[in-house]
Amino acid sequence: MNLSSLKTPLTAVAVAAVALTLVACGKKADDVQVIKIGHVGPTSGAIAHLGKDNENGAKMAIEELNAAGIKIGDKAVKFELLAEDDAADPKQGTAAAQKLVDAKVQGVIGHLNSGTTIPASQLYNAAGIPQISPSATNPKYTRQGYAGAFRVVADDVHLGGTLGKYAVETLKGKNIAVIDDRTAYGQGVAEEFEKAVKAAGGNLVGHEFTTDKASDFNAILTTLKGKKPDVVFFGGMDAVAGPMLKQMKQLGINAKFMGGDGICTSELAKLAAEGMADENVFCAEAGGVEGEQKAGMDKFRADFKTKFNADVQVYAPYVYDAVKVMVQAMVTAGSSDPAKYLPALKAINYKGVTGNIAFDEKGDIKNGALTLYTYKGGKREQIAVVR
Ligand code: ABU
Repeated sequence: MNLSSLKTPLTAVAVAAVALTLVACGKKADDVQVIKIGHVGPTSGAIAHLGKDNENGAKMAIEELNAAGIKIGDKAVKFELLAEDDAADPKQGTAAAQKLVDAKVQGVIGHLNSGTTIPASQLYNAAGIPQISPSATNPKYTRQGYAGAFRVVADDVHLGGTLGKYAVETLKGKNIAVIDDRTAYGQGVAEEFEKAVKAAGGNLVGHEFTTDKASDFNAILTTLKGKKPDVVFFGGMDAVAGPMLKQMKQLGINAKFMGGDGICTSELAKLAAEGMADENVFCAEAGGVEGEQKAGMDKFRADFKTKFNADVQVYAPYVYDAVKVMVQAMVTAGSSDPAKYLPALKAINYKGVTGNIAFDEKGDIKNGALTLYTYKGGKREQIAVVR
């Protein structure tokens, strides 16, 4: 059975039509094997809106899978989502990971942040639990030699590299400034951005630092203002970028503002409010679809909005696909035992709403895409999908 065919919305009738090996109806409760899948993201704190977006992507996938009455081997199964909050904090991230290890989950989707995903991955690896991050982009995550670490998005080398080249060659930045929040993600993507700016012959005029908790940027912005930047790149998340944009406007800094996937959210326009001018902010999501695949993504976004009364922020569709990919591997292997389904996960070739998912030898997505966006009228507007 190929789970790619199970698209939202799933009615019981549609499921029955496609799922020939399914149908758990009539089974006694004790005939049904419960498979625990963990999800971790920051559902509290400054980027709770992103953590909830991810968690909702997981819920949507699990509900569909349960409605389909999947069988693994010859057993009817029910998926149980164990959702944990790590508040984007590395210590809480490892505590959440330990909780899932102790609960003997058969797989984990998460975490959202690189700064939590990387330390948590050590625990999952030691416990032999496969992990798919839907959004952590720091390259280190899949370069630790862990057999069970996967990600379904492009990494910061790709993100920072593409944005750095874009700043010089397309935005024609002459004086490019950088700020990063010193997290595993913010620092890493800013370094990759700088490398690409230099490689494209661009001029870097300054690099300032903040944190992922800061809300007052007057000192660093005043320092950068003196260097007359025409492009400011920020390595960090939307909760910090929004107030930073407001303060740039108050200080009269008219530079274009760029960032990676951490700022590339639906929420950024609200957080920046009057600090965001049309076509002045540029960012990239670490994935993307084009051509005939767009219809599936558009339908996912519409179904998500109907179900949760909220727009997709960034990574809910990637979480949704990550859950389906993990379960597809279990179905293919005929087992939810991590050691037994891991080879099938490594060899997966899955057509999801975010595009085709297959992994390279490190666990990174093969042929990962990026989508460049700007904002117009308070809404993200796609510029291009690049590979
Ligand atoms: N990739 C941006 C947000 C998550 C992270 O890598 O920290």
